[in-house]
Amino acid sequence: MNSRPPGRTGPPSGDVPPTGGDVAHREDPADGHGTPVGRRLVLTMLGLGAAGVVAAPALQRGLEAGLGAVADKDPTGLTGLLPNGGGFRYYSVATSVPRKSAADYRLTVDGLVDHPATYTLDGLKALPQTRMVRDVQCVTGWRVPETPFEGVGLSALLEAAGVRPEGRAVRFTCFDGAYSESLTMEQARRADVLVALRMRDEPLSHSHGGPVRLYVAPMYFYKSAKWLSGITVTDSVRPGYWEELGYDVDAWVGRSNGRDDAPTA
Ligand SMILES: Nc1nc2c(c(=O)[nH]1)N[C@H]1C(S)=C(S)[C@@H](COP(=O)(O)O)O[C@H]1N2
Ligand SMILES: [Mo]
Repeated sequence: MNSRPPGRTGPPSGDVPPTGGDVAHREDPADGHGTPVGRRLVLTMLGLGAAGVVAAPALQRGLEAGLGAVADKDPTGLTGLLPNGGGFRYYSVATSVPRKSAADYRLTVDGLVDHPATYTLDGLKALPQTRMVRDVQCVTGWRVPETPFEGVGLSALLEAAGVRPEGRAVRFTCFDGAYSESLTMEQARRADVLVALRMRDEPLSHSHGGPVRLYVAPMYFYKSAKWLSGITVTDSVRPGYWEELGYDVDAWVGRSNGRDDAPTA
């Protein structure tokens, strides 16, 4: 399913069609425009190719109805251009992601809080919901206009948990067992940061991180951790998966990662 062999770090070659070269189901900093040189060096030194970075599981396990059948036969990722794809690319750094139903999904809130909590999907649905419509911007260049997201304000969950004075950051973990993200407490309390249950006015699909993902409207889409399972209040920022590999921790769209995209919020 990889469009190139593991271990390669150079730009895509002929195995990726020109029109789809940036549509492949991967997050590859070497392909990003304006990618800081430092990040390329880090990735090269780590010997990272497409190996751990390709979203093969999204393809293997099927995308949404209608898209899945085609996507299974399209390792180039050109399905990202189909109407059903809505311009989105599907990413996962994990090779396999379990599916969680409403019955077995859980979100834990813990760390430096007075009232640790575990939410079910129904529990989250019962809380006040916020709907926002903003552009989505990936750090590799693609942008999807005016995408509705809906869910519980992260600030409300933090409020309910009772953040202790020493809690200055939030770490997010995922039931894919691999991805993580982070925000400062100030960022996490913004009104445009959601624990999202819906995207494009539908329940979040598995490939988009369902049943629950983080949505950080003003930042590059890598901050919006899919398959969210843990919210842990920490004393300082713990860089997330991509941030350990060189992405900016403060990922404001247009003001980070050496990019000048129009802001999304
Ligand atoms: N758990 C998890 N969350 C993730 C990622 C991932 O690989 N795993 N990729 C990030 C990146 S780089 C992007 S661009 C978006 C892609 O979201 P989408 O698959 O819904 O388009 O998810 C972000 N959240
Ligand atoms: Mo991304």
